[in-house]
Amino acid sequence: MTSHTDIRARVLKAVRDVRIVDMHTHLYSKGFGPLLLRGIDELLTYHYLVAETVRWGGVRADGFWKRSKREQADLVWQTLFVDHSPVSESCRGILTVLERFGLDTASRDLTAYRAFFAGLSVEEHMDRVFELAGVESVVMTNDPFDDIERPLWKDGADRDPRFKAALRVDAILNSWEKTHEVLRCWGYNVAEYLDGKACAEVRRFMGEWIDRMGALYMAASLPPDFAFPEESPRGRLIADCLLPVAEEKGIAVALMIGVKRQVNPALELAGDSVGLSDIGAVERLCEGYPDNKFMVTMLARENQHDLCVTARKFPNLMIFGCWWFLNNPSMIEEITRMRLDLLGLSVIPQHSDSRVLDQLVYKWEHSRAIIGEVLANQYANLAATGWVVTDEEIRRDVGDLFGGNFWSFLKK
Ligand code: HDL
Ligand code: ZN
Repeated sequence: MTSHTDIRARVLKAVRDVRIVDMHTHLYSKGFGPLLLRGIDELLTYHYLVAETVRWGGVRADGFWKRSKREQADLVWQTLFVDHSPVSESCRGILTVLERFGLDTASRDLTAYRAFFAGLSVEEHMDRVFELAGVESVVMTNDPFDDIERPLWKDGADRDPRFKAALRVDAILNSWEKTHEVLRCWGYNVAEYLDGKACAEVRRFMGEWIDRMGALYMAASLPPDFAFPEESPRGRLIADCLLPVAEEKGIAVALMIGVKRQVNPALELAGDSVGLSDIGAVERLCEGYPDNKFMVTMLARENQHDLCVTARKFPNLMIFGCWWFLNNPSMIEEITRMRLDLLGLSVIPQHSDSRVLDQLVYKWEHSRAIIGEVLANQYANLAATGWVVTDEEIRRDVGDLFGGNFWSFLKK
């Protein structure tokens, strides 16, 4: 009988060794210039840490933003690492990055850390992060409505093969009352009223950008009150533009549901929160559009079980990631175990959502550790029945979870 310890060691090794496809990030390759964030000051001013710093009251949000990036980083470091122990996931993540780069976290020498990162060229930095993180490729979040990013595509941004593209369409689905004017300025014959001609023009816009980017999927975040079908611009744009174009192009649609934007605008990017969503919208999308491929993640912990059950009902639904406020040890463990119990291995357990290059190192180190333990426990339970699983089968299954299922689902 294979011992629990033996199985656990074999599974943890496979999870440690697998090279990962990170299917949702906010990272950019070198060709995107200022959009590529890297190094200790960007790590310290990640919006998760801004929220945690402002909580201590040493500075108000408006005062925080008035400071330079370096001064912001100094304040975060002092507040969350010196005045208080850095036990939150976002803080611990920075220490994991420093340690994996071989730096001495016991020194608490921020000046030395800054000197280290300043000495890394973009190319060397990127290569070392991908190696340390064990990441094979990442999918970016590409927004044609971003005034910095858009011209870079028009000029043919250099393409690092490790960076795949995804077309982000929040501006169309969630802000049509403004976005239709932008599209009109760009030469698309649209008006706020979505008649057949306007929808055709939106489809043309989506198709052109999918082709320009080589987008693997189209993505949108959606509020907790997202409903479908719905007599609204968003309902019409999804039914008559997003889904037909995705089907025609043979690409998936990624829906990230449950974000309540700007509950505290003073926190800016850190000001978004979470709300309970209606899984019925997901059911009706999957049932009504069997030829579309839906990748869905939801932000509320309370939506995780009904999302798992819904995935059991629809083969055109692939659930993914422990998103944002769920991307921490306690939630990853709970959600991953629920998913493996209910869905077996037909899930994408995690994405990193990294915004800063170095975050790949900690987000994946932390997730591998937890997902590995949950997975090991599942195999140990199999072994207890006398089931024998080979190392090759473990590697196959782990490969599916950390990239294989993503590619297979896109090719369905
Ligand atoms: O909408 C999204 O893609 C979210 O991931 C937001 O970008 C959010 O700010 C974030 O970075 N979460 O991790
Ligand atoms: Zn994201």
